[in-house]
Amino acid sequence: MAKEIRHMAIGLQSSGKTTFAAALWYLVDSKEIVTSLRKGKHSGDYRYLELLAAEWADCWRVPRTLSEQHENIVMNLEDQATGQAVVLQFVDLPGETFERAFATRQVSRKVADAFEGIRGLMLFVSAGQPRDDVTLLDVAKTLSENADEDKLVEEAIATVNFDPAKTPRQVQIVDFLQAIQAPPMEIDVQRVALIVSAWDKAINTDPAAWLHDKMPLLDQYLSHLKVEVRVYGVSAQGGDVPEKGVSGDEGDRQALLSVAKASERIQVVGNGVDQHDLTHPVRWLSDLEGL
Ligand SMILES: Nc1nc2c(ncn2[C@@H]2O[C@H](COP(=O)(O)OP(=O)(O)OP(=O)(O)O)[C@@H](O)[C@H]2O)c(=O)[nH]1
Ligand SMILES: [Mg+2]
Repeated sequence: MAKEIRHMAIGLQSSGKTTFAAALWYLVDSKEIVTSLRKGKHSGDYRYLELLAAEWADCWRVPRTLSEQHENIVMNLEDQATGQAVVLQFVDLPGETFERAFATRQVSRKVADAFEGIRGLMLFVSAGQPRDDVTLLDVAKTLSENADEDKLVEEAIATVNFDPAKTPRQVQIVDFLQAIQAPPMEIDVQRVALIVSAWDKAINTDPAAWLHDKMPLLDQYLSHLKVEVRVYGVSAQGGDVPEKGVSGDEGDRQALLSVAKASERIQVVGNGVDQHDLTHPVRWLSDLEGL
């Protein structure tokens, strides 16, 4: 048996990484419900994870990961059936790392090193974010018959400077996946678990169909990679929750607080997963199913 199997969780800004980490930690720490992986042997300092899990349990939005905040989330898990050790690491910098990598074609040595020896990727995209790939063709469809299209295009080009970070998410993600597998990083990814977060916001009932409809470029890229891919829908929060200390819309907070076991707010969809088991995709990434 391999000493430990390591996976990396990645995703652009606000793709749901920290909320997933908070809910997963709560799940394996509280043991309220049965999960396919359990908490493994821990030696590090888990105060940050405990803080996130406590905010999550109280139905507050987890804090955004700021660029100066070094969030080194490494979770040691263990397979219930075989005892195999599995490590899930969240690259220790925020989502902005990926926008920056796309714009500059560079990642820091620290980020590159963190990817070494990983077996699986957990890739986050969100069903809760608005479309970001509207084109001039889409705009033209909404214009009235006598609108001056040429003038509108000229004005748009004159007023908007190109900002690489505003490149559609699908393009940035495909580029990042391509770049980490090419020299000099040459990461040998064996499986990809695509997590569609904020699944309570999705209209589709099938996560793979969501990917096909909403992110066709990423869907095509993944289907042509020589790695196994699974798509899961995950509502780690269970609905909309407010930011702590900010008055206003409570969202679904009261309804979520009334669920007897906080772990049961979590909803996971796809690939025969047990309804609340966030560890299911991590176990599949580790090729432990059926053992
Ligand atoms: N409705 C709903 N919203 C969610 C869910 N999970 C996360 N969100 C929201 O999605 C937004 C981003 O979530 P985060 O977990 O902070 O995402 P992140 O990838 O860690 O973002 P960065 O730290 O900026 O890289 C937040 O506003 C969350 O409240 C969910 O299950 N349902
Ligand atoms: Mg975060």
